[in-house]
Parts: sequence; C-alpha cells; structure tokens
Amino acid sequence: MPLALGIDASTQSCSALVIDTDAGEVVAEASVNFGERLPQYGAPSGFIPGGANGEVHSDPRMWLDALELLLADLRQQCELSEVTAICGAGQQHGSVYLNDNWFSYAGKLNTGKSLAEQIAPCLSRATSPIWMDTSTGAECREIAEAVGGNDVVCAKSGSIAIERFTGPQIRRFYKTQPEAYVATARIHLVSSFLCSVLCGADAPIDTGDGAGMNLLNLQSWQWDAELLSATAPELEAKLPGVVPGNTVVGEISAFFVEKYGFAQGTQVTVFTGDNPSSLVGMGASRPGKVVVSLGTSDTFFAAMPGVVTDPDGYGHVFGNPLGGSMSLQCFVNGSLAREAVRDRFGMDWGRFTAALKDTVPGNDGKLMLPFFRPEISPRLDLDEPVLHGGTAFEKWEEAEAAVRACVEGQFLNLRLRSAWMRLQPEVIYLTGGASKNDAIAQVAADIFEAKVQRLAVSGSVALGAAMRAAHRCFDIDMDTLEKHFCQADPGSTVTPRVSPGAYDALAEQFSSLVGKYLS
Ligand code: ADP
Ligand code: XUL
Repeated sequence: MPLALGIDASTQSCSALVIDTDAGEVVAEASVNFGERLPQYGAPSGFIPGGANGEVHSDPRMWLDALELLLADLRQQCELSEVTAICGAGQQHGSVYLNDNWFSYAGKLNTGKSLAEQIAPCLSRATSPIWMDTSTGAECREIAEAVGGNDVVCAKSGSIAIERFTGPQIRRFYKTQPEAYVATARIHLVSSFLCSVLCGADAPIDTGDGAGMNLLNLQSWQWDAELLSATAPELEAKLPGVVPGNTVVGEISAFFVEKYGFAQGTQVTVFTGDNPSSLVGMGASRPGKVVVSLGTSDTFFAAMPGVVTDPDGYGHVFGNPLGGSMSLQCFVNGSLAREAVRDRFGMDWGRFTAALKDTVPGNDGKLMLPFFRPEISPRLDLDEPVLHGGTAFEKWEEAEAAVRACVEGQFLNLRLRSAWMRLQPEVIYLTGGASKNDAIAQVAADIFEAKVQRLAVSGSVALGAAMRAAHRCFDIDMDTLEKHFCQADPGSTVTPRVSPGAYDALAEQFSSLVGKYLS
C-alpha cells in the first residue's frame, strides 16, 4: 500500500492529503488555519495586518508550528510510517532569511522542543515578506533600469519586475537593513524552506516557484547573472540551486521519524509554488486545460506549449513542475475582497450566495472595480472599490447588487486580463476555497461562456504535491494518477445560462472604467 503525502503551505492555512495509489483513494486529509489555530501570531488571515508602506509580512515560525499541528492531525487518520514519498508546495514569492546557523541546525534538532523554537535562532530576519507585499515599487524600477528596461526583465524571467516577486523584495531588504542582509547566508522561498525543514538539509528551489523571483532565466532555467547583480550584491551565494520539478532532494529527517512516526528513508521530492502544484492536481499539467483558482488570491493559469509573455506586463510565465512552462495571471483582490463585501452587509456565505441568485446577469449595468487593496492585474492603486450605476448603488445602499457587481467585476477582469494567453477554453476547471460556491461558479460560466467543472478531490495544491511525489518515487505515470484522482465531481458541472456575447458590452464598460484609474 504505497502512500504519498502532499503538503500545501498557503496564505491562510497549511493543508495536506495522503493518497493511496493502489486503491486510487485519498486516505487522510487535514488543514490548519493559521488565524484559528495559531492566534498568538496575530495573523487572522495568515499575515500580520497593518504593515507600513505596502509591507505584508508573516512570521515563518507560524508556518513551522502549523506544519507540526498538521502532522499531528494526520497521524490520527493514517499510519505515517506507511508514507514512502512526500512532496509539497508553498504560497509563491514569499521569502525566508537565514543566517549561518541554518546550515548546521539539522543534526541538532531535538524532538523535545518545537521546530519553531529550534529554527528561530537561524532567522536573520524575523518576518517574511509574502506575495501580498507591494512595498518595492522603487526597487522594481531600479532593477529594470539596471538591466536595460522591463522588456529585458520580462524576456529573461517571464515577468516584468513585480513588487511581490522575491528579487525586488530581496533588494529592499538589502537597502533598508544592509547589516542583516550581510548576515543572511541563505534566502529560501516558502516552498524550499519547508522542504529543507522536512529533509533536515538545505533544499533547492524548483523551476516553477523559482520563476516567481525575477531572478531565473527562462532559457537556461538557472539564475541570471545580470538579474542577480541588479538585485543585490553577493546574491548567488545566498540562493539555493535550481532543479527541475522531477527531482528527489533528500530523505525525511530523524526529527520527523522520531516525533511523528515516519519511516526512515522516506523520499522528499522538491517542493514547488502553490499554483504550479495546483496545475498538476487539477490534471492540467499538459496544455489544453485552463484552471481558475479562487483562493486568497484568484489566479488563472494553464500549461503552455511554449513561452508567451503578456504584452501589458501583468502576466507571468513559470516553470511547469512536469516540464515546460505555464502561464499565470494573479489577482490580489480574490477571496478577501469577496469577504469584505460580504462583511460590509453582515452576510454569511449563504446570504451572499442568495444575493447572486436574486440578481440578474449583467446586474442592470451596475459595475464595480472590486479592489479593496492595490491590484496587480491590472496595476491599480485603489484601496476601496469604485462603484458605477446609480446613486443608491454607488452609496453602497444596494446589498444584493453590490455582491453581484463584486463577483461579476472579478470575472470580467479575469476575462480581460487573461486574453493575452490566447486560450479560448470550452471548460474552465475551478478550484480554491470559493470554488465550492455554485453561484460564483455560475458567474464564471456566464462571463467566460464556458462550462465550469470542479474535481471530486478538493485541495488541488496538496493533491498535486501528492501526485508529484507518487509520479517521481513510485514511477506511476501522470495519466494513471489523473484517472484516479482528477475526475470531475459528478453533478458539479455548471453551464452558461446567458446567450453568447451577453457580457461583451459590460466587459467594454469595465475596461473603460479601469482605464480612468490606470496610472
Ligand atoms: P489559500 O489556499 O489561499 O489559503 P483557500 O483556497 O483555502 O485559500 O480559500 C480560502 C477562502 O475561501 C476563504 O478566504 C473564503 O473567503 C473562501 N470561501 C470558503 N467558503 C466559501 C464559500 N462558500 N463561498 C465563497 N467563498 C468561500
Ligand atoms: C501568484 C501569487 C499568489 C500566491 C498565493 O503569483 O502571487 O497566487 O502564490 O497563492
């Protein structure tokens, strides 16, 4: 009974799935919500609120505590000694800064103490900037200028210099805390940090998550010398190596064998970013399927036959963990924006859903730019939504219309901003926390004029990780894994209810409203 474990270290929670590849079943599933289970870190949505100048940070010790709670929960459901392959994924772009102690801590871990307590002395920066951080506008401009413009950054790395990407974040750290930068011996992504912790040794970064740093050259899939020197001095020595997604990087460390009952010798496959992992978990790692993930961020992504970049500079190209590349568009104002509208009217998800059902597609022309914090796709520096369509609506006096305007605005934006990928999907595969909401899925189907499907196994990030572990370590081909684990949830298909072109005029109006706020 070969079991594979997949871990998903996302923005608001750390989750895991264990799959039995012989039976084709998920045998254990657990999730630790940071805000609920670890309130001592003061991060109700997974990050420390109130950061100055666009800073959004999290405490990396919270991720370590969550990993331990998660394994303790899983252990109640299955025999962890039967897990013989592990892989995982992390929220992309976030970075962890470590001093020299990091390289020698592994042999010293003691099961009588927590991981967080023991790894804390290795941190050269107490908190980690995460993907929601927008503090690095100046650094993005400096990096672009140093290499000859954003066209060059994009041609090399697949994205223009972007505030949340790790390179600009590293540059800001180097500029604002030069001594702490010098004391930093290793900079990890969330994914490679947790992978290292599991292996008890310094792990590499994969090409999927590495491409979210503005440091990786997409021709060579190695660090780009020019981008490194435009970012910060002596940077190459502080970064781990880069490897393809199909690489075993180590074995589970003695700490986890002793404390959680894993078998010695359990192999760990390199971790990747949450989106590249979801690509695998949705059965979309070969070109042809389009995935929309409605998590903390909303993302639109697909495996690509070649490298195509966004002419407007908002989109990205990452490595595909199974080889080749993937395109991705990320929207910061995802679930937290839907929650902000819900909470403004004191609703729960039930009433939010009813509001969508009680209003008509097109919302009688009432529109919202649904951005509660600066958006990146497109780049708009708003901290509250713009409403358009009659005085009462604009004064937030029409709750139901506001709910529909928020969700329609989000999907109109997704449609407009993903056009550069030149995909005309007949089916959209929906995942992430909000994907279970049928009324939201209906808006997606109507606006994209495509069928929407959800998979029977939810949690595509953790599933993708478990599938990658099984593919690599048990040598099971992806077709077989997809056949077992990536089947559409019967009865979950949603088809468009509007006539073709119904949203074209509203999309144009949305686009021109956006145009008024573009800087
Ligand atoms: P992440 O992986 O980024 O941490 P998830 O994919 O787990 O996030 O999604 C969490 C989000 O799902 C929550 O913030 C919540 O807004 C949203 N969500 C959960 N249930 C519903 C629902 N019934 N309708 C709409 N959104 C929901
Ligand atoms: C992708 C992005 C987010 C994070 C968190 O570029 O910033 O989707 O990966 O999910």
